[in-house]
Amino acid sequence: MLRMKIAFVLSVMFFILISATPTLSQGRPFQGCIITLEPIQDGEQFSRVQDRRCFDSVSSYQAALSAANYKITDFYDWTDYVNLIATYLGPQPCSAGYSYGVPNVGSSLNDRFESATTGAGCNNVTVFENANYGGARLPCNGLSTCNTFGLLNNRVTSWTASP
Ligand SMILES: [Ca+2]
Ligand SMILES: [Ca+2]
Repeated sequence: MLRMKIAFVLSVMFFILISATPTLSQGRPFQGCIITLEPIQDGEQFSRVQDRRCFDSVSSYQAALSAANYKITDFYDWTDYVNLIATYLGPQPCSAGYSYGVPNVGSSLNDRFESATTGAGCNNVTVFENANYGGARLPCNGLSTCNTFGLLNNRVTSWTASP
């Protein structure tokens, strides 16, 4: 009986581990973009984009991830962190003086995101239905992850990240 309980607990832990592991590409060819942002400047609402590059292989994408920048957030095409399609980098972690915001993810990424993981202290990610932080919003406050955007799945057009 004890052995069965242990086996059950182990299988649940394994499932949690598997379901929380980001998946770069599943069931379709990889296509992901790396976008490097500036923190939002005083008196402004949006980050400026320093660089934006898209890749159609995991190896070229991973080679392009710059160690000089922090990973602000990863967005996935599907829920539960499956099929990474966008990585946003920034020169500073989120902190009292530094937050990030994208007013429009662009036509190739628009209305596609369904989950996100965050990094660099950017624990408060909010996704918005429309451009310029408009329409319905979903905060992932206080969590380092957001495994589904619920009603905003496949509707996200802008987002913000702050500590
Ligand atoms: Ca999607
Ligand atoms: Ca939208």
